[in-house]
Amino acid sequence: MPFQRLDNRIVLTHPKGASAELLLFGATIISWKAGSQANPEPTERLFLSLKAFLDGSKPVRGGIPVVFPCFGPPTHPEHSRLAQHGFARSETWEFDSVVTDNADSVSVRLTLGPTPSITAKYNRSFHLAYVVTLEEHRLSTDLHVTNTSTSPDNLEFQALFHNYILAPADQILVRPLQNIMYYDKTETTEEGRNNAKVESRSGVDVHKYTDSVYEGAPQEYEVTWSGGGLRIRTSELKDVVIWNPQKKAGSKMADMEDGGWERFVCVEPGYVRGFTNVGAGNTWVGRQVLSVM
Ligand code: TA6
Repeated sequence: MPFQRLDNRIVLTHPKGASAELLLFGATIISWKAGSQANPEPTERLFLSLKAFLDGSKPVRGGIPVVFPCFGPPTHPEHSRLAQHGFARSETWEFDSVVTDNADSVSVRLTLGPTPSITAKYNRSFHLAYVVTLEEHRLSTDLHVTNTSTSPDNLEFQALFHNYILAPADQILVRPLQNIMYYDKTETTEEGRNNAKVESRSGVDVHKYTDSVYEGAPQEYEVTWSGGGLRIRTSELKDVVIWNPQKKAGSKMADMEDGGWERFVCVEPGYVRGFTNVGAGNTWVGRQVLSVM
């Protein structure tokens, strides 16, 4: 299974043609090409804005950014000096190792520790490892969060995989989210944004500007559209965010190509309502498996 280490990125390829490309910057997967059982020809599965910055000057607009230790604007006292979505997507990770490399899959491991730029704004002891596994029809991402503190205090954090799924936004449906509680971040008042709603739709669409945080979501959901779909299975990630800015919000984003919002839906498994935690010397692992349907 070929593995290529280029200057600032890693390229994985599968004997049957699937591939994945990661930047060391943010450990951001910027491309995943895979076929399905029915249509074996590998095609791109992730959206990447034509105006995305890939030079490390700002988080990538597309692919799979890694969100840690906070989701959205920081709310935890330890995160108060961090930018929205934390630092993991904005730091350059280190290539650590090839974890597996056989006829069926290849896994690579990237790591991130307290760099000077991180410790200037976040003074907790931690170690992150990110394991990305490419198989013929699947891509897995595992985030390992280790509390390396020598004192007994827990490490509290949020984590999320910010998946930009390439799909015709006017056709997609995400299910099953019916009867799941969610928070609508498009509401114009804080009261509205903090008001829990219950999803009534059997399939969630993004025909309008959508920014919904579902709490206590199933650990498996499907994103489908005519002629395609992805299945997402997760562990330790109890919540999921569905986001599409549509023109209303997308047109205000400098790194969002014009009309880009028509070509993706963000389906983002995470632990983002409240904080999870890991005791000193222990490791938390949040995982997703993306499968082409
Ligand atoms: O995951 C949805 C969201 O939190 C939206 O509110 C929007 O801010 C999006 O993330 C993109 O955030 P970014 O910081 O990458 O512009």
